[in-house]
Amino acid sequence: MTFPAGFRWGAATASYQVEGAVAADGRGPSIWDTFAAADGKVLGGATGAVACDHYHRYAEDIGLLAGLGLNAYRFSVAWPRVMPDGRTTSAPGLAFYDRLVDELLSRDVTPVLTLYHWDLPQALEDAGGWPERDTASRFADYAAVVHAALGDRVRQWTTVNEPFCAAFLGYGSGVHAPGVQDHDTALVAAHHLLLAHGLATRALAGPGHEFSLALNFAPAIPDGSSPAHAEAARKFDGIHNRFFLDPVLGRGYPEDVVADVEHHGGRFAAAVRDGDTDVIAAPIDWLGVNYYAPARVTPLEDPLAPSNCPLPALRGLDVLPAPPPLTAFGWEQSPSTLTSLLKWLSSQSNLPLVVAENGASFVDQVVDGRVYDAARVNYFMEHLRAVHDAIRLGADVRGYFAWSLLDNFEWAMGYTQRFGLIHVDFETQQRTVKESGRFLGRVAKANALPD
Ligand code: IFM
Repeated sequence: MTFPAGFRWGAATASYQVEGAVAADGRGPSIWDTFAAADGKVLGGATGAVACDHYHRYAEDIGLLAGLGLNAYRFSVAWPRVMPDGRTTSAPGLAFYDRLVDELLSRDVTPVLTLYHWDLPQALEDAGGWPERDTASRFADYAAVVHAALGDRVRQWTTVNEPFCAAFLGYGSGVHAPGVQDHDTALVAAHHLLLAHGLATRALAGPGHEFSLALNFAPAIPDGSSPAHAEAARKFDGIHNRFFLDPVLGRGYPEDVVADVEHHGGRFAAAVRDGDTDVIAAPIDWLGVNYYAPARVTPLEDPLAPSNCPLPALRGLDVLPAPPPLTAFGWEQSPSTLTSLLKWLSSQSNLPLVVAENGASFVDQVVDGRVYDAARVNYFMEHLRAVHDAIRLGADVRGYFAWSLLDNFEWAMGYTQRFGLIHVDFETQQRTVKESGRFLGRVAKANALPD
């Protein structure tokens, strides 16, 4: 396999999942600090208070990433570090990212900066959170502050990571922070997350700065060929994928999905004001594609029966247990779905694509100082082949980021799911590069063709 010249080979992390140091240098609390501190929200009562201590160990971690041969690092900035109350800039908080970016550049690693990966300042949640329109404006202000501080060195920007999860898991099913369970509220939150993306992109994108957002796609595979199966797949695909993609591509919200969600109290329609969809359609330079697994969907005989899918608009269908081979999380491994997803996205727009997250959790063990994670090596090999197939078939894919650089705090699952290229012993903070990290690095080095 050879990949195009200039291809970005990287690994990704997110601030709350790796940084720790939640009280250092004046950082304010985020919704995840609050959520994780509440009883029964995170497996084992785990929190991100220490996580991988990346705040203090970032130089070591970047050294390991560069040593593998990767040429890009996708990380996120913690809004409550830069603005402890969500509004007022903290120089010491911002200085951390200054150091991080300088460290990356000193090692010839391209920084790919995500502005929002779910750690909303608690003060802004107290003021209404994402269901409140003003949060989108606060985000635009925050984005401008980070851009002014780092824009001389950071060229690659992602506004929001996986607005689907931030909205529907945070405000719909409530399994993520802030733990609200209300479908109508989740839809409004989703709109404001997209609006935040658009406001920041419109204000900050310009020559020398590439803007993007990262969407998590779950292609819907109907478990049968009847019209009812096709309808179940349409519904799932609509709310999970097209509801976010279409407005970003300038098509507004898909009409079928708007019709599906209408019965949820109607607050979504009222939240979308004149001109909003133009803002959300602010031109981006590439689309971040986060891919893990498809969803196998089947219609319910009784459309009003309770569904196992706790999302708005998903009455009348069930998501079936995934067929093997599974990851430790129980997620299906389907590399060919990644090829078809990238091809489908290419048919939807001419935007360059970057696989901004792809990876798998497995049970890993350190034996004699090494981690032989053959299953993950195989996972990466097959998914890279899938990306390569898509490129061969005409998709304009410009990069691949493994999730994740480090084993880390996996949200509601605490520390039970290891996704890293690098094993982290959370007792000692000892790092051990896994075979999968070496494998990915070898592929990257073999393909390190300059632009
Ligand atoms: O850990 C998460 C990440 O924060 C967002 N995308 C999916 C990953 C694995 O669940």
